Amino acid sequence: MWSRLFETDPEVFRWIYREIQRQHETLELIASENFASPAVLLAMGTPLSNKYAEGYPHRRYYGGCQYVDEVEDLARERAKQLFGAEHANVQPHAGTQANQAVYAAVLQPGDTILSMELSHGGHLSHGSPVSQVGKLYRIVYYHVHPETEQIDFDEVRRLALEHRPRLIVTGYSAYPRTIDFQRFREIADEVGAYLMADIAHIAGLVAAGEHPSPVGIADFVTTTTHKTLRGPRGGLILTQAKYAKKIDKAVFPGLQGGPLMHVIAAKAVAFAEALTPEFKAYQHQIVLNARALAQRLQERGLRLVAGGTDNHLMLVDLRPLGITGKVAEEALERAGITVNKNTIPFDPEKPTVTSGIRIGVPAVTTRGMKEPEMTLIADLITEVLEAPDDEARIQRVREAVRDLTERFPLYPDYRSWMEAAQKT
Ligand code: DSN
Repeated sequence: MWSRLFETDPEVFRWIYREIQRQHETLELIASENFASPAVLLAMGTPLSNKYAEGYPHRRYYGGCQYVDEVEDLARERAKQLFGAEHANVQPHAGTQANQAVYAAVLQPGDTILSMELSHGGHLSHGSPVSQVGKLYRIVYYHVHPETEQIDFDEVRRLALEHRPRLIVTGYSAYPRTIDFQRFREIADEVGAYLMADIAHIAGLVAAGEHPSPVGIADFVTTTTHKTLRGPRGGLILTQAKYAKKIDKAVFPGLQGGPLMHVIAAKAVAFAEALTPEFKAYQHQIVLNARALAQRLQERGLRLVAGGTDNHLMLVDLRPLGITGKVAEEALERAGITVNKNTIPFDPEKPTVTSGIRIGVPAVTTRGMKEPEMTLIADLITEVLEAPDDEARIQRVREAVRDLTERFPLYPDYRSWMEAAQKT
């Protein structure tokens, strides 16, 4: 597909091919990553990238937008159909911009946001002091309960009554259990707050009915399009018709200039894919795979935060093994298994070290792996974590990973791409 690019810039494309090779030969278990389809990738590599289209379909600030208008209309309509939403804005460049647009639409600087603390599963854009969000707004954090390690709704309600936030944020980056959006709605209504659900991680599960949907419950639903949803890297906002104008103005001209029309085309392609029965089956398999992986890790003696998983990810507490997330991430990477170190609730370590790792199955499920492979992967992970300094063992696991990835090719054309790359 990309072999002609070698002729124009072999230096850059050498590294692109190395990255494709890395993705093919390793087990991708970063919970927020996935492999977009060739159709999604192709749409991103089109001359739509050339077009300026500030504004919205049929109301642009540039001429020549008649065809990109159609593309954006398709993306918006498909997103609305997929999630059952009244309005969709497909222009946010990423999830953080989608969240910032919601804040800009309904908050004034200094207003209070009630959100989950980052180290308990939240996201930087939910109010971390190192993000602009934390600098612009007053942030109050809720947490998971120390015993159940699940959302502490008593604390959420107590903090909401005490601080009277203008906006409550739900939806997380590292939370393995089902979210009760209705419970959040009740608390938001009690204090007159807006409710925003950031479903970046679980959007594919929500679209396929594998996780309850916040659409129609939360005032604003934000997501990225590249995680479980398996589209191009980007953002999306869903809302009711009554907030459509406010949200659209907050995205453009409030936060962004020209939309990335090639990415919006790829979003449209991905939304159509997500409307198929195959995608629904894929999301169901994600849940089965996560459950199988979690069960085997627990059988092998590992402790999972919140006792397991209901979705696509799990958090391993490494403290009983006496190693940190940093050590675990590095050892697993040497074995060809990619995860990320992650804080666990009440983590005594710094975010650059951590006491946990986050493991997600969307990407390996895209490759076609099922429960038997999950059991094998859990065994391989455990072997590395039990002896992260044993290089001979790590190399044995590396070989097993290579065998497994060879059996589940990442892209059908992978071999011919690699042959083309060898010629450079
Ligand atoms: N929150 C990051 C993740 O889940 O990996 C992405 O922003």
